[in-house]
Amino acid sequence: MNDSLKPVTNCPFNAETPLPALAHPVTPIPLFYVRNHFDTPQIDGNRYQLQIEGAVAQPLVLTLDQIKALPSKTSRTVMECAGNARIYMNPRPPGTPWNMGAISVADWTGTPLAEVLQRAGIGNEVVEVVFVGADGEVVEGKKMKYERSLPLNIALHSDTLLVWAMNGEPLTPHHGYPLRLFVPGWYGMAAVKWLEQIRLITRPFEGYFQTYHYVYWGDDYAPDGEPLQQMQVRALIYTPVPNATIDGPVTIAGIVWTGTGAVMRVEISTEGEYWHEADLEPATTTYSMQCWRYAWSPAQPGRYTIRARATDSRGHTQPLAQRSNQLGYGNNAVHAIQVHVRS
Ligand SMILES: Nc1nc2c(c(=O)[nH]1)N[C@H]1C(S)=C(S)[C@@H](COP(=O)(O)O)O[C@H]1N2
Ligand SMILES: [Mo]
Repeated sequence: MNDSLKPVTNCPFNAETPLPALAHPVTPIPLFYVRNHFDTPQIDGNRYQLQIEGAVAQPLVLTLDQIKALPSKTSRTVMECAGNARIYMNPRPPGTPWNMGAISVADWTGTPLAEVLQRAGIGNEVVEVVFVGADGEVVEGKKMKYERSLPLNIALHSDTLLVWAMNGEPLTPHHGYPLRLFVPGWYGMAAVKWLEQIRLITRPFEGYFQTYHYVYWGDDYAPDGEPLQQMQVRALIYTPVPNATIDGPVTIAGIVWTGTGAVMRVEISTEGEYWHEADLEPATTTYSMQCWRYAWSPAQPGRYTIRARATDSRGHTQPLAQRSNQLGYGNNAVHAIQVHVRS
């Protein structure tokens, strides 16, 4: 059932987590979704160096061991790709055709980015921090790399990490070995992999993956597109699986998370617009990833649609259908599955 990643594209490699794997407290790394814009670079960790440059008092070059020797912490958090569930948007946007599985959970271990930035000395005029990945493609003789920025306050937040381990193991090549960024609560695009350079800048960054990709563009790409940041509230059902055949009472279960605030409730519908509150496990971390369950005794045999919808502390409830945006980001429409009840 939890057998393997589901490939979405081969070159570059993109693959989804099978939803039943979300029953694990952390997603086993071989089942953790992979989202790559370019081919996976192979980096020798023994020769690896991270450069910290730009508007700093003292540029730094750090080896992996030097970074690991700094204070570190671990947080258990969901990471979801902003394009998850894109294929369910209407009209269907371009881009990698993600079903529901561009989401996983890990224990992220790393050094708070602030530890490193403070050692370099942050210039007075710094507004953003740019993160440059080693991956890229040569376009017209120039290497275009995966680069993204964060506002300085987010970069300095004590939970923003330079990560070297997922689930207690060194990163694998697909997940950014030897070092990646992690910004809890944000969509996955912020978590730059194969980090080779950090640059402190005094004006907003205008890179391709910052100002064109990962923006909620409305009609005609009107200039008021909002850049993507925090994940929206969302519940997923991991059991039963779609099209399952059910005999008698079952437990419907899944996970729920939100990028900011707290999850307030999860409701289940098995018949039209009747919504019943599910049991929600208490939140253990700030970046809540909680399990929920609902005991269901179907009244009679037949085909049913099971839906789960969540509400967060900001009063956001998942919509039944999500409005499309040009590049198909942030689809948090309620998860619906069909099942067949036999007896
Ligand atoms: N260098 C680099 N970092 C990257 C990406 C990338 O293509 N290159 N993809 C981003 C996106 S869109 C997501 S959703 C996450 C996925 O991380 P994962 O492959 O470990 O699941 O990595 C982010 N970091
Ligand atoms: Mo993503």
